[in-house]
Amino acid sequence: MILYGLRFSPYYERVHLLLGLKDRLDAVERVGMPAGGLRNDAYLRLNPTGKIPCLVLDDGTAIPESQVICDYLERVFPAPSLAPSDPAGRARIDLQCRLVDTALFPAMRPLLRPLAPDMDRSWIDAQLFEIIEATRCLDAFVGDGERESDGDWTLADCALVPALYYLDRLGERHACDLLSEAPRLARYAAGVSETERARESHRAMRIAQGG
Ligand SMILES: N[C@@H](CCC(=O)N[C@@H](CS)C(=O)NCC(=O)O)C(=O)O
Repeated sequence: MILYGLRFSPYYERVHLLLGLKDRLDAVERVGMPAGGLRNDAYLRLNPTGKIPCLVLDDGTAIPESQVICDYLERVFPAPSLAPSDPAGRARIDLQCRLVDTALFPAMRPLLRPLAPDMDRSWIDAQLFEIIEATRCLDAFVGDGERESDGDWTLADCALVPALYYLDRLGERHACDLLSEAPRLARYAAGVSETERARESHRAMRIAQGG
């Protein structure tokens, strides 16, 4: 199997984290960005979304979309399991992943693009408000936010840890507490960021972003 992407991407990092948790980083050849870039014809033929990450199976089948890749790898490498077997527990994990994808990342995206130096502050504040809304919503599904030191990692952690990296960067850049309405998510963020795995992930993301 081949995996396209680099660790600056929170979507790629989600897959990288999952492979690390399963001790299967060597099971995929990590090839970085596609030759010629994301809009290159050959890459677009392989993966019409033109995005990273993309997993390519040995028979040439391309699987884009980080959560679909993670679900695929969870089935191919079932141990250790990163999802509870009870349906309600699994739904809670799936909800966190889905809200990261459908609410949190879309809310963060406008502020992650380069901003004009004279960008209107009220526009920035409106974007920050959208992010706070997304974290408030996620907050309802992270339980009490407590987590054991380095145990019980799930598919939701794989989605949340890279998202927290960018949440931190945006909070720093705009001098704003983006978890102000999400006390349980804030507790989760504080706990998970104490783990060596999350620290390594955030370090690698920072380096891949250029320091
Ligand atoms: N929903 C996709 C999003 C992937 C995505 O947006 N990746 C970014 C890198 S962080 C990308 O490839 N952007 C290139 C583009 O949009 O042209 C997933 O979960 O994999």
